[in-house]
Amino acid sequence: MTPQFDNDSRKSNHSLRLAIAFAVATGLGTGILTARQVRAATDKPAVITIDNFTFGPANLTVPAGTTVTWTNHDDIPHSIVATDKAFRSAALDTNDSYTFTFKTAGTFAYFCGLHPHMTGKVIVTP
Ligand SMILES: [Cu+2]
Repeated sequence: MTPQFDNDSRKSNHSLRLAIAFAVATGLGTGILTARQVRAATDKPAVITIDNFTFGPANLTVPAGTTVTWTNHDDIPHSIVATDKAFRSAALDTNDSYTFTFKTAGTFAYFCGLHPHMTGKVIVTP
């Protein structure tokens, strides 16, 4: 007959192993998936491309909680500055990205801090 002590010990060891396996699996998954793959998996691409002095799309509509990624494909730096100062990127060199998570609904106008005539809007729905 197995003493109760051994049963308890085995059970908690098993739980611990599961917890470690889970942590390793989720950690690995996060590390392996690129941002592009994550967006594809959620089927809600929230990407704004900067090209030829233009934000594309200029108006992007997303549900609240969405993380929007701007990527500069121009060969000169650009930045993203919210008109209401809610967010502001550093100057993005070619192929650099900036992300911001829109937690609340509303219309968020922004412009390029280096070329203020470049403007765009993120419309966040509840
Ligand atoms: Cu610019």
